[in-house]
Amino acid sequence: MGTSRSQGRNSASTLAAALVLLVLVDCALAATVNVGGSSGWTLGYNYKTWASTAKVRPYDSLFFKYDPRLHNAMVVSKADYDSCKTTSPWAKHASGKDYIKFTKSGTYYIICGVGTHCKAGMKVAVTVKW
Ligand SMILES: [Cu+2]
Repeated sequence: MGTSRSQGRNSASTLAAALVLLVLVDCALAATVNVGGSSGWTLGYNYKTWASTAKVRPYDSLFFKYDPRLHNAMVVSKADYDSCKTTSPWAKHASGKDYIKFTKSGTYYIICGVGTHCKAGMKVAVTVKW
Protein backbone atom coordinates (compact mmCIF):
# COMPACT_ATOMS: atom_id res chain seq x y z
CA MET A 1 0.00 0.00 0.00
CA GLY A 2 2.78 2.34 1.01
CA THR A 3 4.62 1.43 -2.17
CA SER A 4 1.72 2.23 -4.46
CA ARG A 5 1.19 5.57 -2.71
CA SER A 6 4.80 6.49 -3.22
CA GLN A 7 4.64 5.39 -6.85
CA GLY A 8 1.64 7.65 -7.28
CA ARG A 9 3.61 10.55 -5.88
CA ASN A 10 6.53 9.80 -8.15
CA SER A 11 4.49 9.71 -11.31
CA ALA A 12 2.76 12.91 -10.23
CA SER A 13 6.08 14.68 -9.80
CA THR A 14 7.35 13.21 -13.08
CA LEU A 15 4.26 14.59 -14.77
CA ALA A 16 4.80 17.97 -13.10
CA ALA A 17 8.41 18.01 -14.25
CA ALA A 18 7.34 17.12 -17.78
CA LEU A 19 4.80 19.95 -17.79
CA VAL A 20 7.39 22.45 -16.53
CA LEU A 21 9.76 21.29 -19.26
CA LEU A 22 7.00 21.61 -21.86
CA VAL A 23 6.26 25.18 -20.78
CA LEU A 24 9.98 26.06 -20.79
CA VAL A 25 10.42 24.63 -24.28
CA ASP A 26 7.31 26.47 -25.43
CA CYS A 27 8.64 29.75 -24.06
CA ALA A 28 12.01 29.13 -25.69
CA LEU A 29 10.23 28.59 -29.00
CA ALA A 30 8.25 31.82 -28.73
CA ALA A 31 7.72 33.18 -32.20
CA THR A 32 7.65 36.60 -33.78
CA VAL A 33 4.36 37.32 -35.48
CA ASN A 34 4.40 40.03 -38.16
CA VAL A 35 1.22 42.05 -37.76
CA GLY A 36 -0.24 42.60 -41.22
CA GLY A 37 2.13 40.06 -42.75
CA SER A 38 4.37 41.62 -45.37
CA SER A 39 2.16 44.75 -45.42
CA GLY A 40 3.11 45.61 -41.87
CA TRP A 41 1.23 48.20 -39.83
CA THR A 42 -0.40 50.58 -42.26
CA LEU A 43 -3.55 52.18 -43.59
CA GLY A 44 -5.77 50.33 -46.04
CA TYR A 45 -5.14 46.85 -44.67
CA ASN A 46 -7.79 44.54 -43.27
CA TYR A 47 -6.53 43.63 -39.81
CA LYS A 48 -9.80 41.89 -38.96
CA THR A 49 -9.14 39.29 -41.63
CA TRP A 50 -5.50 39.05 -40.62
CA ALA A 51 -6.35 38.56 -36.94
CA SER A 52 -8.95 35.90 -37.70
CA THR A 53 -6.22 33.56 -38.96
CA ALA A 54 -3.26 34.73 -36.88
CA LYS A 55 -1.88 32.22 -34.38
CA VAL A 56 -0.46 34.07 -31.41
CA ARG A 57 0.57 32.34 -28.23
CA PRO A 58 1.68 33.77 -24.90
CA TYR A 59 5.31 35.00 -25.04
CA ASP A 60 5.19 35.42 -28.82
CA SER A 61 6.20 38.88 -29.99
CA LEU A 62 3.84 40.85 -32.14
CA PHE A 63 6.00 42.80 -34.57
CA PHE A 64 4.63 46.15 -35.75
CA LYS A 65 6.59 47.55 -38.68
CA TYR A 66 5.76 51.04 -39.95
CA ASP A 67 7.12 54.48 -40.71
CA PRO A 68 7.33 56.17 -37.28
CA ARG A 69 6.72 59.56 -38.92
CA LEU A 70 3.28 58.34 -40.00
CA HIS A 71 2.04 55.90 -37.38
CA ASN A 72 2.36 54.50 -33.89
CA ALA A 73 1.03 51.51 -32.00
CA MET A 74 -0.98 51.93 -28.82
CA VAL A 75 -2.16 49.11 -26.61
CA VAL A 76 -5.59 50.14 -25.37
CA SER A 77 -8.67 48.85 -23.59
CA LYS A 78 -11.50 47.27 -25.55
CA ALA A 79 -13.61 50.40 -24.96
CA ASP A 80 -10.85 52.63 -26.35
CA TYR A 81 -10.37 50.21 -29.26
CA ASP A 82 -14.08 50.35 -30.06
CA SER A 83 -14.26 54.15 -29.84
CA CYS A 84 -10.73 54.83 -31.16
CA LYS A 85 -9.88 56.86 -28.07
CA THR A 86 -6.15 57.65 -28.12
CA THR A 87 -5.69 59.66 -24.92
CA SER A 88 -5.28 56.88 -22.35
CA PRO A 89 -3.26 54.03 -23.85
CA TRP A 90 -1.88 51.29 -21.61
CA ALA A 91 1.32 51.44 -23.65
CA LYS A 92 2.49 53.56 -26.55
CA HIS A 93 5.06 52.36 -29.06
CA ALA A 94 6.48 54.64 -31.72
CA SER A 95 9.80 53.22 -32.95
CA GLY A 96 8.43 51.87 -36.20
CA LYS A 97 9.90 48.49 -35.26
CA ASP A 98 7.99 47.54 -32.16
CA TYR A 99 7.91 44.12 -30.56
CA ILE A 100 4.93 43.77 -28.25
CA LYS A 101 4.70 40.68 -26.10
CA PHE A 102 1.80 39.39 -24.07
CA THR A 103 2.49 36.68 -21.54
CA LYS A 104 -1.09 35.83 -20.67
CA SER A 105 -3.92 34.48 -22.75
CA GLY A 106 -6.58 37.00 -23.69
CA THR A 107 -7.63 39.44 -26.36
CA TYR A 108 -5.46 42.52 -26.75
CA TYR A 109 -6.27 45.70 -28.60
CA ILE A 110 -3.80 47.80 -30.53
CA ILE A 111 -4.64 50.93 -32.48
CA CYS A 112 -2.76 53.60 -34.39
CA GLY A 113 -3.04 56.83 -32.42
CA VAL A 114 -2.23 59.17 -35.31
CA GLY A 115 -5.01 61.33 -36.75
CA THR A 116 -8.05 59.34 -37.76
CA HIS A 117 -6.10 56.21 -38.68
CA CYS A 118 -7.88 54.07 -36.09
CA LYS A 119 -11.29 55.10 -37.37
CA ALA A 120 -10.05 54.33 -40.87
CA GLY A 121 -9.37 50.75 -39.77
CA MET A 122 -5.83 50.84 -38.45
CA LYS A 123 -6.71 48.80 -35.39
CA VAL A 124 -6.30 45.18 -34.49
CA ALA A 125 -7.75 42.86 -31.86
CA VAL A 126 -5.39 39.97 -31.25
CA THR A 127 -6.37 36.82 -29.43
CA VAL A 128 -3.47 35.29 -27.53
CA LYS A 129 -3.86 31.70 -26.45
CA TRP A 130 -1.99 28.42 -26.16
CU1 LIG B 1 -1.41 55.31 -38.44
